[in-house]
Amino acid sequence: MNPLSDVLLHAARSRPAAPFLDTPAGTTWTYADLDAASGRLAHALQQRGVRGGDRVAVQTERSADAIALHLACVRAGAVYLPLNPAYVASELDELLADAAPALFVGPPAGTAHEVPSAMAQIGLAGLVAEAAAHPGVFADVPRTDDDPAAMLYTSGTTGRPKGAVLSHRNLAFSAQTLTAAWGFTADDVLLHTLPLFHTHGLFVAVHCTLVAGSSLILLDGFDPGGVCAQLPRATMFMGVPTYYVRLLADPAFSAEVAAGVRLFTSGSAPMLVSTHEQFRARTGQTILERYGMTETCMLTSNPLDGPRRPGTVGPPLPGVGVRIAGDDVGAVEVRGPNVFDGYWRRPELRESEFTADGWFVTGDLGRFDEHGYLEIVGRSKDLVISGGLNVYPKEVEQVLDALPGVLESAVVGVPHADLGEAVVAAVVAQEGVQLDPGAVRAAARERLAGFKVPKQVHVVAALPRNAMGKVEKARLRAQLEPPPR
Ligand code: MLC
Ligand code: AMP
Repeated sequence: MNPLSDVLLHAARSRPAAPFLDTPAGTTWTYADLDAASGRLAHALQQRGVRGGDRVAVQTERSADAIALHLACVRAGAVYLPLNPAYVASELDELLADAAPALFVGPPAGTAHEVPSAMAQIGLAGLVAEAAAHPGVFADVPRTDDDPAAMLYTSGTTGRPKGAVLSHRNLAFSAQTLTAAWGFTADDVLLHTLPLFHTHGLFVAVHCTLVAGSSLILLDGFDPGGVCAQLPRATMFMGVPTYYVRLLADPAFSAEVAAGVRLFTSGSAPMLVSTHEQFRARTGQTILERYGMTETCMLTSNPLDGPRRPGTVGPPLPGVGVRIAGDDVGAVEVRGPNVFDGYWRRPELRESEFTADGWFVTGDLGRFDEHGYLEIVGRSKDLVISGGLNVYPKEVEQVLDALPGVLESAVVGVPHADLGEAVVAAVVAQEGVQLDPGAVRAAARERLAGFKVPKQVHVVAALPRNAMGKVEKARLRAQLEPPPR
């Protein structure tokens, strides 16, 4: 038994000739192709020494092979660790040092990261070439429900990355629950434009497709023109709110283009009620908003049938426990088969991030409305969500504080029409130093992936502090103008 593989490849084995994926560039895979490609890659991983429980770090381009490699890792009993290709070398080094993978697959074509020479490494194309020598049939390495299947890094409020370890149970349960909740069938066609290295694009979009035996149209990434061109072939679309804001800004996005889509979903960041309304006015359809986290997979969802309420993320999914600490608004705490068990090599965080009775503290603040739908009203964690990507201010502040001439800094998120929130920094110069905001941004860009770099840097005389000396971020946020779009 390999619980996640059994769930993800079940439909493939019952309908091997069914279409799995196509791309505008002409790649076409059936489910039999996926099964065989993942089997060959699983052999190749083993030949490279990967054993049950080993981490396999993967930083690749988007492709059918990348999805097959994810399945291959699961089938070989390894822990799949996808990494954002946008990471700069120092970010990548830190994560690889922490994860200690048995193999690094990457970097993607066109990037020139050096990985530590002691680390076993091969590009995806090289691994696929090695795999060609192996049979497509592979006997999955047995795993239990509790064994880790994947690990995703989140940065956290200390600025130090932490690997959320997801078990076979977490991912299998979540995929099956969502597939049922959203009524996925073998006839569905999902237009896929989300990154493949996050929960949303991989564990929601790809896993649901696999469980149902639906098919994917895999685009190179999100752009409104590409979406409008392909949407008439699709029945499902998933996005972060920024995708919908950008689609609505494109006059080509019309009710006709959207007419064949039975379900649009949104998550990873709050969607403004006005975006919901504009979408409904433009297409006649109502976006289904749901809520989840890397550590917990999906938690709540507006219903497929029944009222979808803008400004809420719906009731808890079946089998998922969601409670509010407090009488009305309070900390959102969760538990269930979808909730991870802890961070990689950080047992101390079990104490701080779980309650004494075992519920995970999400860091979100919420309340249940009179219909039992959850409203996310804020966050207790210091986190900015920009275009659906998490940026922890502490990590950016540490980089800014280390720059020559910077005395101190504070980073906040400010409302942004396109990204939802934009990362903005206030920096205080050391005495006698003239800081140039452009130069500060450029220096930060060398040390941080682009999405974390402040869209604006304000040089200020001092940071607002309370009587205890703590920087008052709410006051600072109010002082900093939203950047232009
Ligand atoms: C890219 N850039 C961003 C950015 N994305 N800046 C701020 N916020 C972002 N989200 C920067 C790049 O570094 C680059 O700067 C410049 O913008 C242009 O890059 P690009 O690649 O052309 O950007 P674009 O294609 O416009 O990307 C924007 C986006 C993308 C919104 C399409 O970020 C995206 O696909 N977001 C989705 C993220 C996602 O899947 N989240 C799910 C997490 S899972 P420079 O300096 O490099 O030139 C999760 C759990 C859950 O949260 O519940 O789902
Ligand atoms: P991540 O750590 O990238 O998985 O991000 C998880 C966080 O995204 C959650 O803790 C929430 O703060 C936020 N989030 C996800 N979906 C929603 C949503 N629909 N509405 C509001 N916030 C969301």
